[in-house]
Amino acid sequence: MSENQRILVTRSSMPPLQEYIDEISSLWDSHWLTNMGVEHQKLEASLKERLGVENIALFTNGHNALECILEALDLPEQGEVITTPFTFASTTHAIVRKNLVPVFADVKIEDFTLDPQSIESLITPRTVAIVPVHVYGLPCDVEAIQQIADRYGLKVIYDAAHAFNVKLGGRNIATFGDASMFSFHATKVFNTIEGGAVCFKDSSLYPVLNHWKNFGIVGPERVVYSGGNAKMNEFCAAMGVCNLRHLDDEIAKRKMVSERYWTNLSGLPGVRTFQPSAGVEYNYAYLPVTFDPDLFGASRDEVFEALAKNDIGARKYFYPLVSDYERYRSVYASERTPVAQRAANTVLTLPLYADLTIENVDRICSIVKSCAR
Ligand code: T4K
Repeated sequence: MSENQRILVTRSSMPPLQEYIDEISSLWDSHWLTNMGVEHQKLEASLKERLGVENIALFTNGHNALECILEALDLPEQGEVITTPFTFASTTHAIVRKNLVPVFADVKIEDFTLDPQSIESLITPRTVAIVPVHVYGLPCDVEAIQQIADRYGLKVIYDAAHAFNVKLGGRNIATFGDASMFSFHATKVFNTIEGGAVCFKDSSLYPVLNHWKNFGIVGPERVVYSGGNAKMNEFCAAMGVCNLRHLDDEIAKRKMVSERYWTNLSGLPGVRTFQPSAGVEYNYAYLPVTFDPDLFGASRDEVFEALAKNDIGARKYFYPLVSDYERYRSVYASERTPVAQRAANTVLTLPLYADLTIENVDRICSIVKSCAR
């Protein structure tokens, strides 16, 4: 099979080339390529409007956005942060790199987001924050999490890397907690090539975040924070400006693809798909499926191999659990989060992108079905 016929887990959406060229052409006049230029300002303003938020700051990527908000919130060093091990490396690494201590709580069986009961049982006098993940774009139990945070005086910083444009009860997901980080990586529903953002409640954090992402520079002769460089450049911002115009179409196409998968795979013993619950306006970010080998007759790994043999690149997002990484496994026992452990061992994310054809979805599903014994 040629490279073009290979189906990978996702494929970046791009605007028409001419639209992008038109968007960046003024940069050849201005020669202003980065450091919060015109496109950066334009994207920030458009996102504020789109998400209905008062405060947003753009970054080079979601990871740096998360690090900067953790920094800007001024959490006490070595404070404990309750989070999920069922996530991408970035969530935990950001916590550790900011001199905080991750404490892994278990996830809910229904949607693999943090289990509020598990969070509460891990709170100590050293706990300073909760970092839940809206994994696959499926919203966490935001109400229960906020109640816990209020009871114990904790900050809530959502890793909403997957959840751009998701709404819960008509309210944008970006408006929950103290802050939410979004990833605009090439693999996301909305991309700026590389990029990310943080939305936050406290508007006084806006200048602080801007300083943290620009070497801590506050004025021409004043440097106040030991910040890094995490500024979104003009070419990435322009990509975002263009892609935002096509977002509704992107999500509508992803919805069609996802629904085809859900129909094809429904009723198969031992196979579970994840559909958003009532009240959720979903973004169709990922297509997770779990396989119970006892009921389905084949393991997740066997399905993964069968697809790979047919040049279909499903991915095991998120296996292994972060707590099983070499970096962390001597410190955390994954047995303490059995639901997350089972999730990591049984889940496969199937290919999903706007232009994936229905014929290919059907082909992928028939390979999956052929694995059943
Ligand atoms: N928190 C969570 C929960 C996250 O999932 C992530 C990122 C972050 C935080 C951090 O956000 P960022 O700092 O990345 O903004 C990918 C992405 O790189 C990463 O953004 C994402 N999560 C993670 C779940 O997936 P890989 O290593 O699996 O990507 P890669 O290169 O294997 O690409 C996957 C597929 O995407 C390819 O098979 C084809 C397609 N693709 C990839 C690229 C790079 C494209 O179509 N175009 C492209 O340019 O990590």
